[in-house]
Amino acid sequence: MTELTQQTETAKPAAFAYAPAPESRAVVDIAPSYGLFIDGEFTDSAAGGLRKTVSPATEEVLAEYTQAEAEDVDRAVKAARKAFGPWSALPGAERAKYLFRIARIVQERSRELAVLETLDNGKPIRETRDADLPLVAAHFFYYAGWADKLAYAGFGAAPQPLGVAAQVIPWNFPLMMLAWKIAPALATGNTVVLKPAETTPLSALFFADICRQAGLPRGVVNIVTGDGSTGASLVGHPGVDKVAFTGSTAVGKEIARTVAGTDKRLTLELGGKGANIVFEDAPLDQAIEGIVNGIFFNQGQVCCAGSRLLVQESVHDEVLDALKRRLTTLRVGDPLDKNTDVGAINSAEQLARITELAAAGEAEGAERWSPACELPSDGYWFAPTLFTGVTQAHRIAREEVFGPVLSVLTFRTQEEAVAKANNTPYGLSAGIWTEKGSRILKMANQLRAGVVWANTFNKFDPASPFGGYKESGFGREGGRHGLEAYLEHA
Ligand code: TAP
Repeated sequence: MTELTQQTETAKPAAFAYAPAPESRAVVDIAPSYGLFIDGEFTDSAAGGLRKTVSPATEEVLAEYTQAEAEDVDRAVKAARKAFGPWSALPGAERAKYLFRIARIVQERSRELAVLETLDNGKPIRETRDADLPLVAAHFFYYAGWADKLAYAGFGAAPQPLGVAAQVIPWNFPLMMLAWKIAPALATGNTVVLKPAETTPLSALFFADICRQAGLPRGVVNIVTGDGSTGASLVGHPGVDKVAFTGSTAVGKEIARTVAGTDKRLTLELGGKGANIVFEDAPLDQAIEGIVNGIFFNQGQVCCAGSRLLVQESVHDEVLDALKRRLTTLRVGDPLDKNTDVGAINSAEQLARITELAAAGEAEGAERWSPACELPSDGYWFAPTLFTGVTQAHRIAREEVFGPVLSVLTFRTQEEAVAKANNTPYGLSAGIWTEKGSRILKMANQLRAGVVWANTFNKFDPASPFGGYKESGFGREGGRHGLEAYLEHA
């Protein structure tokens, strides 16, 4: 009896001190350098330039990769063109087999890919493991299911693919954005040249290896790495039939100008300034979790982040108190540690942008608050930050911060909430927290946002279309809508 008591007593402090080991980076084998993936082979650039990709959490160089120049892009587009005929002629059920195979390999290699993505991007392993990778596999499974049913999707009896798709993606969800682009393109019989972002090229290069493992015919998927100039060469290439871009509104506008007047089809998924609207009748505990998830998931580097909290005046103080208490429990630090909630900012450049906008928030008179937290000395870090007393004129209420910075505004009536939520050039996402179903249905029609979540936030499903209004772009990815962007009959 005495012994048992002693054991229980000594077990307690040990339980509190328990910290699971970081996910081992040994599960992923990163080569010292990577070539371009063109026509089923990794090849050097004609010019031979190399770039480095670093871990944003430590600034350690992870690998070198190749800067694709215009002539490399040309080779990739030609390889995709050559593959297009035979690929598009395959019966849908055959294309589906490749997509199912890719989905299964992604699942089998998901631990390796999650660690890789966390290393290259800086996001917590818990997110890559539980959100990014499952969604990547789900996206390939979902579009594999469509490949042999296109004739029944309402696009006519024999919908035709467009040809070669040029796809340019950002760094915030590298593999997930790749899946959103490549899965529907391949399911509909198109071939692809994809350019990942310059700070996160690795998961796309590992995906190239997965394509080989799946036995995907040569040239169906080509990966060209490099900086913005590689992206510009790709979207401007005359051999491209379709451009799909996800990234900033500024670059999206530039691409729209390049494509204007050509016969290329274009879809743009751009920035956002999502409003997360909390009414006094909302389940507040749940709403607090939704607010935290809405802005601190992926360090707030999410196009659909709930970066503006609109809280009803009557519950402002209660919500803010609870929110601050919750933020003090967030763990910021090593992205490979399974206990980490907030990881590193993706790049020094992005950190500078966040820092500048947060300083502008203070300078314009909003009140800044962060929980006490120690940030690692190396790498790129920004503490979770709240601004209260924000007005609609403040830059932090108007501009996309793309970081862990929440601007809190208040409203009194439902009409005011809608007006404030819509008072932005963007139109990507919004969230509503309330007990009233009728209010949700009414507001969903009034909010000018491509996605409206009710009593939840940042929920994704491959069957659900995603995309924006206004300066958040046009076209939808996901669901049956996602097929339209790659078919002649749309
Ligand atoms: P961008 O700077 O726009 O970069 C996106 C991609 O475009 C990168 O691969 C980039 O290459 C490339 N690029 C840069 N200049 C180009 C040019 N002139 N022509 C063609 N391609 C060019 O965005 P980012 O900073 O990576 O990502 C953050 C932005 O993406 C945010 O605004 C966010 O809201 C938006 N985003 C939107 C969505 C959706 S679904 N709407 C999803 C995720 C992100 P480099 O990396 O080499 O510069």
